[in-house]
Amino acid sequence: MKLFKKVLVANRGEIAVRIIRACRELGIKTVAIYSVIDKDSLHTKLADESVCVGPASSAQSYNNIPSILTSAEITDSEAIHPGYGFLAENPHFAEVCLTSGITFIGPTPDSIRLGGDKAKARQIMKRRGVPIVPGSDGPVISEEIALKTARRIGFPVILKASAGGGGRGMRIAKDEDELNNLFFMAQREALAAFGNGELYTEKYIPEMRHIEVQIIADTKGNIIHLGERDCSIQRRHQKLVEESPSPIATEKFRKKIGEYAVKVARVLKYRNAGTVEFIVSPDGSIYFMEMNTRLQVEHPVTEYVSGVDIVKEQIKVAAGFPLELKQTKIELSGHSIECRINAEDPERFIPSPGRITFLSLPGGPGVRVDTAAYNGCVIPSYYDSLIAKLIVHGRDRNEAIARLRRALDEFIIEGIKTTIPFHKKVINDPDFIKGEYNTGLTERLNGSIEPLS
Ligand code: MV4
Repeated sequence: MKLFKKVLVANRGEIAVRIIRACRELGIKTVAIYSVIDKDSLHTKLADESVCVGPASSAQSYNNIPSILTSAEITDSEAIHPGYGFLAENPHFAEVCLTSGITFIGPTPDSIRLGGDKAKARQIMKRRGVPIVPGSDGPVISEEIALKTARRIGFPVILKASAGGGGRGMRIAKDEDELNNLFFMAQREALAAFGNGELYTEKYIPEMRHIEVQIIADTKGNIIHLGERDCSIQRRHQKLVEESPSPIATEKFRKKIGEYAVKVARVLKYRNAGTVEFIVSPDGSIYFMEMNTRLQVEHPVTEYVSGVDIVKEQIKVAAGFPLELKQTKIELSGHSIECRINAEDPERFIPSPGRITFLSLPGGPGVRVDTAAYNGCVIPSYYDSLIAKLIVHGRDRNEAIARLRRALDEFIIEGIKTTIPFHKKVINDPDFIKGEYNTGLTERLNGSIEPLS
């Protein structure tokens, strides 16, 4: 078996840079793709070769399948790494890579499809004995069925889009009247957002924690997990802060949630790096929520506590190598926290693109910054506003928080607004410091109740 000689990185920004770094360490040549306005972006400069795939708009560049496949062919790339977002969870793209003889560094098209069908995934997991939040058995095809389900499980209930994930199009109904009104609204929204109006319902769990487990699976059926991440600090369903371990996790909890995650991956015949998301209720009950079939933004906190380079492992299993890592040999140590730094106004989270006129990154012990930003670079308005991830590690949570506070103070970004001031508020919040937070923290800090969606 041989590793790829050349990989095309079908992404931009910090994750493209992260993937190029992993390839370099593995001795793999890289091809960057870029849109016209990304000619001077860091990923374009760092790769061994680069190909312009289209104009600024993502539809015509980073989501332009024919252009990307042609780029892979003319550069003799053996594999494509999709990163996250863009084409990472597009089963059609994974399929055409396969038929073009190019390895898609990710799961099979079928796994992606199943990961994208939240109602079906829930139904499958229920049958296989993985706990799910009480709710509908598969999709709710009509308002009557939604009402019947809600009467059975009790209000409040939450309506979610089968094709959703990330929370878009979710609606909470506290009684029958609300459910009547919200059903059609949610259906219409889901149809507009995902081209699929299918919904399912769950019992609404107030003050839940969003806890997810990183897994890696090879093509031989070996599956390991690398512990959990707590992602309960979100705003409009965008994660803002992630940490590992979760402040509420005991050894026993980790073993249990880890076993559930591995089981989910086994049931789906999953291969590649992936994440299984769970809802954890205030009483500590664990429920399967959904599976993300991609490398995630927050993977570095797991890398810090596990010492495993997830991107390198992902590339190796995609090339057909068996996992060398064994579950019993995985040792998780210390504590890691990530802050997502977005080019956004820190109060209202409105995008703030433009030129970075001065940039100085934090460093020192236990500090990692994943970014494609450099002094004088321009943050375009066309793409995601994530411009840097600040990740820290400490022997324990207190040391991690102290390092985070120091690193946030060292971080200088001039010319655009960023969410750094928001993060300074989070890490000085008494409940965050105690580890006693849930999905309500952001609303409290920014003084307003966010409408769902
Ligand atoms: C929920 C929930 C309460 N009960 N599911 C799922 C996707 C995520 N982005 C939001 N999700 C939620 N699912 C049940 N059954 C509450 C939320 C939720 C939430 C979750 C994590 C972080 C912030 C949140 C804000 C509002 C709602």
